[in-house]
Amino acid sequence: EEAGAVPAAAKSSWGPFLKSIASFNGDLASLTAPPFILSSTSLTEYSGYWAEHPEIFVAPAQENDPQKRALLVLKWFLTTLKQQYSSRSEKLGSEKKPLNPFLGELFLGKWKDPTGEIGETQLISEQVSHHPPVTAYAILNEKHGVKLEGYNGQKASFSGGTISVKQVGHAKYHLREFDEDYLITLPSLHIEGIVYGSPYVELNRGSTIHSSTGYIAQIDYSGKGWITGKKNTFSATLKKEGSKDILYAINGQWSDGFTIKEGKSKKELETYNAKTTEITPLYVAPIEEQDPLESRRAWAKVQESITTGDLETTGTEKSKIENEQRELRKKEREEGREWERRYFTRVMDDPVFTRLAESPGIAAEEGKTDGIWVFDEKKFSQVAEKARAGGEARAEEAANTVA
Ligand code: HCR
Repeated sequence: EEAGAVPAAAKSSWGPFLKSIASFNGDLASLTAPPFILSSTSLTEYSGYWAEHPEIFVAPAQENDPQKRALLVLKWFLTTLKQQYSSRSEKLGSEKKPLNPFLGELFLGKWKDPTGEIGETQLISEQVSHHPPVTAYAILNEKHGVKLEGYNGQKASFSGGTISVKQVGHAKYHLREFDEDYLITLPSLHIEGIVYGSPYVELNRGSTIHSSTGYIAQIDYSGKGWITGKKNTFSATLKKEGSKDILYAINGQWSDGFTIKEGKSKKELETYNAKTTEITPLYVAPIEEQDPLESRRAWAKVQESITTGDLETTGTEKSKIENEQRELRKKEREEGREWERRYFTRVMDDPVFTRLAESPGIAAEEGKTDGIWVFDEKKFSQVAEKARAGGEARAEEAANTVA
């Protein structure tokens, strides 16, 4: 078949690459892809996709009716899909292979709010496992008491020209004011267009959102939309647990827009336009102010060389990071300790998860990841405390110098 989207200079590398994926072991990170398909963004950055519309992220916190709140959580989830699954294809022309984060890599940032109504929303993303790759994240909005936490890894397989990716992990959305939790499962996906050299993501089957107030959202995805003929089609319903009545039905294309209707009356309540709803860019500190483990600081040279197409530097700089990591792991083994995750802890039992994951199919899958990664508030406040103390010491030092 003709690999139409492969640049002329890379044509000779595409065939061997296709052969290599045909026999790959399921770990996407181990794939060596030709340079033109490499992205300079690390997977740790992808956690930010959950809150690029901070106003929609915090909207449920301002709704007093539990049923409407559950609808707003579902709406928020649906509005994240475009960023999660099609933003790279839109920006870069195709899906690309992200940088494989090293253990302990951090991606930190915030969505600022000049209006004061939304408040600041903070992103903490950390690579908690390297083999297999697992990224954990927390997104916090203190003003509205909204917290999202979750983690994900992938299990992949190749057959018939497509890579099928099963996402392992889940997300939990918490509302402080109502002490309410939502358990969000992640859709499986497959990567189409590989043989042509222009991969893109399609979502498979379905995913769910279970709330502690007894609402269940079911979202069904259909790739090229076998009913409507349109790409990225989905159909979602919100029901009360144990009831067949559809409270709300949402239909549309997650990359374009959707319509929310009341279940019984079929009355149209809202239409959402994914194309015109603007995203709020994440603020990330300038590289010189970042921690050495922060993604853009650690990968700076690799990222620059990918952008300029300097393959040799990409190779040497990547190897530097990999060798450093190997040394660290060796030292840890010798000293009989494990790398200390800065913000997350692995637990065997998470009560919120256990309570909400009672529906068949969820808990069994999670078992395979060997525990569940949770955001560790204690670690988080210790880091914040240290930063404050450091800041104060620096200020004092500066004051002394002036004196
Ligand atoms: C599969 C994928 C890496 C994982 C990406 C995940 C699942 C990560 C978590 C985000 O919340 C959601 C998400 C979205 C991405 O669609 C998904 C990536 C798509 C492609 C990438 C592969 C590793 C790319 C391989 C490309 C090769 C074959 C050319």
